[in-house]
Amino acid sequence: MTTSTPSLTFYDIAFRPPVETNTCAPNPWKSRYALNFKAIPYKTTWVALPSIGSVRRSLNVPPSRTFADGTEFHTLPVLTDASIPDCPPIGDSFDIAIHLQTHYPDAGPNSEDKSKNDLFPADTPLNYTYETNAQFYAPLSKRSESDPVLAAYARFNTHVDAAFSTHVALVVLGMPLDPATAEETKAEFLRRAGMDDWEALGVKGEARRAMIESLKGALEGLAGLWGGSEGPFVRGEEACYADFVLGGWLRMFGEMLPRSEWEEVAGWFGGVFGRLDEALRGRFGVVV
Ligand SMILES: N[C@@H](CCC(=O)N[C@@H](CS)C(=O)NCC(=O)O)C(=O)O
Repeated sequence: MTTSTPSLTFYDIAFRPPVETNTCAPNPWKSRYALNFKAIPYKTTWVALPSIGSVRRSLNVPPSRTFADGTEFHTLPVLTDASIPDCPPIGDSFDIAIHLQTHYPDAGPNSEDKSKNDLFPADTPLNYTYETNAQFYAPLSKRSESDPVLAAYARFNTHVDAAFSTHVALVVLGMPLDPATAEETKAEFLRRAGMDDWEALGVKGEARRAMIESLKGALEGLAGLWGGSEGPFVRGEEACYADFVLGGWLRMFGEMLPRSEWEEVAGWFGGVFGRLDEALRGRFGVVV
């Protein structure tokens, strides 16, 4: 048997060991689902949360975000692809999906009908909006703006990010931090929030119940889109990048919410979110 080293390297966040089981950051999951959909061999480099900046700088990838005070905010995922000549490292989940579709258009789960291997089918229903004044969700790269189909997916991605980010206080205390770097990570998250008590980042009691109901309201429009097909994906049997955008966040909430609350979310609106999460885990969820 011959083995060769994959020419794609995927940089993902290392949570508590075993990292393969506990990986749960939403933006990396969007990309991992897309990589697994394309079924292109890749390997993962696991990066501790406090090391993301130094790893990104070592790859010469500019920061994808800025903090409110204007300082650099370095993030994952990053993908390098040595099989494409002169391809610079790609440091944004949406750009990674565009890269995969551009350079591997025929790769994917459908060997007979390659048209079904498109991450960005033009007729996917993407009319979902969630408006917030919050500034803390991640802006996407601007590469998609000249193509109306990509622009529609990017817009969808931004609104889904906004909906979940607004409710992230529900999950912050459930983050499976690596004990080796947990104290450093907590200090950094508290610095960003301008707070000094880790427990106070979470939300409890009646305020928590209200936030869960608010999340349900925020996700109703998504349930409408996914409920419009036979499922489990937004287009029915064939997955596309919209499934991976929503699926990335479901992955995070599925891992970080207390079990009973996740079961509640998974059962909302006839179980659309639970069905999607389960299908993604089963079909595109392998961690290599
Ligand atoms: N627009 C970027 C945002 C990436 C992003 O926000 N990544 C988060 C994980 S989901 C991160 O790396 N956070 C590092 C940190 O909080 O220190 C993308 O889509 O790739």
